[in-house]
Amino acid sequence: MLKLYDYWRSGTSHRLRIALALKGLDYTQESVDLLAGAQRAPEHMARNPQGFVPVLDTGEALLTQSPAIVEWLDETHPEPPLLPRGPTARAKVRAIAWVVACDIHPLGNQRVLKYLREEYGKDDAAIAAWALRWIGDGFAAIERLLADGPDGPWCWGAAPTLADVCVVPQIYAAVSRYSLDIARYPRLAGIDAAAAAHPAFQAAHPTRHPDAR
Ligand SMILES: N[C@@H](CCC(=O)N[C@@H](CS)C(=O)NCC(=O)O)C(=O)O
Repeated sequence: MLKLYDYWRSGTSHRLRIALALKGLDYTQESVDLLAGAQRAPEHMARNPQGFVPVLDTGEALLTQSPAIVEWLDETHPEPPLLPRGPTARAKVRAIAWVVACDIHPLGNQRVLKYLREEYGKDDAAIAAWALRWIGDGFAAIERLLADGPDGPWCWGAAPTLADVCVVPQIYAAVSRYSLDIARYPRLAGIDAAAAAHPAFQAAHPTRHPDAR
């Protein structure tokens, strides 16, 4: 049985829950309380030397880095596929996912915001402006990437892919933490609406997590 170590409000954990739900996989779950610093406790550092969630225990290995775990899930459980056929389409889908995973999320992570607050004395308004700056750049670029790809309702056509697995949690974070008006990004708003109506995305939502508060 797969075991997921996660935190309810973690966007990278949210990605994993979506992928697991899309694949229809059963798993057990253990929360790592990021607010209490449990990610730096020795037992979690032994799972992930970076002290991050998510971690997926496959029974044979402890997997870290959410995009790598999603690709492992896709390789070990190919249906439904999370990447399209063909190397060019696959690269395009990964590119959308990486805008989130490499260029937006790391700059808005809580540890980065905490550092800005504690080391540089930034207040809530400055922190929000920082986060929204990088979210805005990334979302504007994703809108253009989506315009060059197939029609929706998802990032790449008629079914969710790795790109949606990364994009939807980032939209949730932007709207719930910073009140971003997602209507400014019409394709992203459409993807958000598709996710809101999809059972796997509903099941994976942070508000459905056992620790949601
Ligand atoms: N690139 C990593 C990032 C993981 C990450 O930043 N996780 C956050 C939660 S979204 C975390 O565990 N933060 C704990 C901390 O910063 O102390 C991934 O995709 O798995």
